Amino acid sequence: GNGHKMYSYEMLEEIANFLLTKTNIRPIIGIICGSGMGSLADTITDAERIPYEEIPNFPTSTVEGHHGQLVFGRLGEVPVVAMQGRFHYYEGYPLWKCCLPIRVMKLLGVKTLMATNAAGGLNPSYKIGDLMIVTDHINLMGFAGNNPLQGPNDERFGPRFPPMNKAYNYEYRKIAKKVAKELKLDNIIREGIYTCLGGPNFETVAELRMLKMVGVDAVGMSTVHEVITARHCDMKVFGLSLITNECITNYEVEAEANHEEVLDVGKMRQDLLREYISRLVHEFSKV
Ligand code: 6GU
Repeated sequence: GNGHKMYSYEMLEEIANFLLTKTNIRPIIGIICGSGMGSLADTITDAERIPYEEIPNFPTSTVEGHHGQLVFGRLGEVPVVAMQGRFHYYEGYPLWKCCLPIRVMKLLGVKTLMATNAAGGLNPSYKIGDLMIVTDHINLMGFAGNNPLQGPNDERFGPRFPPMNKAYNYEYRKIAKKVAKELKLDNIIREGIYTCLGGPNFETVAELRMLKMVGVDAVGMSTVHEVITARHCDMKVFGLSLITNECITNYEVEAEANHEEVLDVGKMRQDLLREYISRLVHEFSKV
């Protein structure tokens, strides 16, 4: 393919340096707001918002439910940057371009990536509105030979062959469970395996049955490649899926998956998510 005309380290540095001239915030945690979860960034104080269109060489996002801006500011005392709107493979970007903001975050000094997403619940015990702490992922697009790290490797970001067995930070997952207990979220908090499909269509019944068989708990269209890019450059990662719909694995069901439902559940959980993420940011900044 022709998807490997990746941005050089220097070009990404240029983007990071541009952003550093626009704000005095020096973020240590980067947050990606999932579909319908953009309001997560509204609790950021001293907020400075930079639309993607105003950032030289930055992609621009097109999907409903995604504003398309970086929000610099603080959650509590902690300096953060949030992406309101991420870049999806189905928009037509190569994977490395979907993940460009992760490397920009790295160059801004971000140490920790918190990637949130809306996902379909495949595990039959999951209910709409549940929160799934991501324990691990299956890089299905990688199985098919597509990976954000393809092409020349720049050692300044990380090694050619990065390990991926500790992708989702164990300490963070422990903290996330503890905080969930404290917030009395026991009944909606889950832990499981996420996988990303390219989209934009939702899955067939046969596809979902296959994914269930291989141990997938939640299905989405993001996160996996971002996490790979973040781990490659040695950022610590936390992943959280909001279960916005039940995956339909039976031909008798009338219902169909749809994007409106995904956005509605985001709205329904927005206050809770804000509180949970703020608390996690506080706790993560201490370890
Ligand atoms: Cl059912 N599938 C995928 N791929 N992404 C989703 C989803 C389902 N529900 C929300 N996002």
